[in-house]
Amino acid sequence: MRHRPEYKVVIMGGGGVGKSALTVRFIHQIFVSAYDPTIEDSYRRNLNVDGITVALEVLDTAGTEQFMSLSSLYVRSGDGFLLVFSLTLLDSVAELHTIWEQIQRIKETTHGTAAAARGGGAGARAGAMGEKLERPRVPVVLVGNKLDLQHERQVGREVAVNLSRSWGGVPYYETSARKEINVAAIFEDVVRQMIKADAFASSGSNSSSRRSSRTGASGAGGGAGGGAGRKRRCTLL
Ligand SMILES: Nc1nc2c(ncn2[C@@H]2O[C@H](COP(=O)(O)OP(=O)(O)OP(=O)(O)O)[C@@H](O)[C@H]2O)c(=O)[nH]1
Ligand SMILES: [Mg+2]
Repeated sequence: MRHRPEYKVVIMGGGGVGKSALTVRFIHQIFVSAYDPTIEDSYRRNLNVDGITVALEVLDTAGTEQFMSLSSLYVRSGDGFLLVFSLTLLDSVAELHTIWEQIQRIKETTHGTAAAARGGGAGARAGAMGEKLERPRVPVVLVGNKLDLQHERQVGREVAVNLSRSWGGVPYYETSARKEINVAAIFEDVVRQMIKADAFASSGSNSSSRRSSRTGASGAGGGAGGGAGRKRRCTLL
């Protein structure tokens, strides 16, 4: 199967839920116990999923409110999304609603309908054969992190499962960056979804389904990185 040379996964969610800890665990296989609020960090690594090796760009974003204005840029630039909340903080679940709505609003026009508009894709062929047209969902994984802090848990599994159902059944994982539980699994899941969505989008056209322009979030936060302890870097592996 032909697939894109690189996919971009954007990690979003409230402040302190563990987005960076999950990212660094995935990229460097270590746990960062210190809390150093992120502005924007970008990482690259290859990942083999079901025999297909893809290059991944992982964009770790800021959860703190003051940088949330960048989130629409992140949504535009991402091929797939990890939406992270903390199992120890009920409010962090509610913080995902706005991000989810933003993904729907922005990707509704640039993702699903773009594939449908090409008209010759797998969905269109299925339609011609009398089957139900199935527009690919934007690749999203819902992540409840800090599973190891069982005694501090505030969010029941059923709350998250209900949320994932209300989002049309997006996959839900409970993770621990500290204990390395399900960290690889969330990245593998979103990569699987991205490969599938890409195959759907490109199946009807000879030209590549790659976007001709990718609105990079990099640079958008250029002036924002002045605070002590904040960082902005790109790690090339
Ligand atoms: N016990 C435990 N602590 C975690 C886990 N994941 C993250 N933490 C801790 O929670 C704090 C915040 O983690 P970060 O990864 O920096 O949170 P973040 O979502 O990147 O926060 P922002 O960059 O501000 O948006 C840090 O002290 C981490 O060590 C986990 O799975 N278990
Ligand atoms: Mg962070």
